[in-house]
Amino acid sequence: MKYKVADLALASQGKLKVEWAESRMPVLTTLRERFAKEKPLAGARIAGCLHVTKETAVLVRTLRAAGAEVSWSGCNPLSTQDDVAAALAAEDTSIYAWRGLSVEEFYWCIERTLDFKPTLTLDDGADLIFTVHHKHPELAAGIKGGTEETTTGVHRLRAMGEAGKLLYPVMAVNDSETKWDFDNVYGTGQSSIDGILRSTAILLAGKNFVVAGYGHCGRGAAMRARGMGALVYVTEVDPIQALKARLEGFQVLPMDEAAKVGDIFITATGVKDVLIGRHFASMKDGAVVCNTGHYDCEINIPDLEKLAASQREIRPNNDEYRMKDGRRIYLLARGRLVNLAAAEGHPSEVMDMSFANQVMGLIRLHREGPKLEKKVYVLSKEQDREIATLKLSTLGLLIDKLTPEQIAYQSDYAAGT
Ligand code: RBV
Repeated sequence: MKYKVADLALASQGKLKVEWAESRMPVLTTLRERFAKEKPLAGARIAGCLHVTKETAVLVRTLRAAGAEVSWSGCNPLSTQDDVAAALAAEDTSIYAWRGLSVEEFYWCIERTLDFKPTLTLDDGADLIFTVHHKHPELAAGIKGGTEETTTGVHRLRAMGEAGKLLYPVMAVNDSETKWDFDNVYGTGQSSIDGILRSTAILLAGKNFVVAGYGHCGRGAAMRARGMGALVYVTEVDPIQALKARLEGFQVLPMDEAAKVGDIFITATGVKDVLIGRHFASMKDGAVVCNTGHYDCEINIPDLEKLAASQREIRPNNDEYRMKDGRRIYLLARGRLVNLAAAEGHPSEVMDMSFANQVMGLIRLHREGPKLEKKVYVLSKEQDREIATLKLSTLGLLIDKLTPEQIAYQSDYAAGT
């Protein structure tokens, strides 16, 4: 069998979801029309490991239309949308994904996508490419390259590349401007608030909202929480990021202080142990904690469990921990990406550009992979501009053009006051 999903009967519901996403993803569908004729991925076998969402389904359809054979798994145990997985299986895509995977099942799914000996890998968080490197290095000789969707994955793959441990070249899709300046900021901002609201339904206005980490994702969450009337506090380890947050008008303070005042906490750092025992010990009754970073280690859940006298699920994706002193702390989505586990992930409009970068990155690797060095590459500036230009045109927006005189002026080192 080419697939394992929760329930194939959900396919018709999933198809509608995908159709809705598709209607909001004009860049990807424009590329699909072009590539359905040109077939730039003919002969490619792509193993993908990325959240199974309605947007991802549009990406999968695009890769297949461009001539690739595809086999897919999710990249997080709680983010698969079962109806979308069913819809993909029903259109004869090889897919192994369902919501609520155990860790063993998670890796079992990844292993199945390697059965057809891929020529390209696509990651979000690097679990697939790590599986190739650590468990199936023999497959690497047949793999021309891989792409990586997210910041955490890119950091790790860069470290691997610098240590000379990469077995094939990688494209850091995350680092395209049309990815991280949109997906990471506006996508994470909106979808994280969406996840918090779906799992709590609380009022944000007037709440103390603590954002740990002021990178692209933290900035998005801080901006949107402020827009809903929350008072936003930022914790940082980087002095430049901390200054940016302060001059944006947010309060900056260490987590030991923030822990005492926060009503809602969101971690967006990419490192572990951001919220630990001593923070839980000083939080207010009713504090809500969640994470929007890639892995579930930013909030130290074993520490929370140690302090708790009892635990129960009070709403979907919302677990109440009652402390021995009677205080209650609410953990959303078990500390996994709140935007994907408790909501639907980023809106289609931003994934449109992220996934256009994925497609272009894979085409480049399919063509040139064997000639590239075994290190992490970024997509070209021209590629980025092409995607932005396409997006603008689908939005019906026009921009100005520099005149030849203006271009000459920009580089005229004799000009002055
Ligand atoms: N992400 N995908 C979705 N709707 O398919 N939403 C978020 C979606 C990706 C996003 O690009 C980010 O880099 C990554 O998930 C974090 O795992």
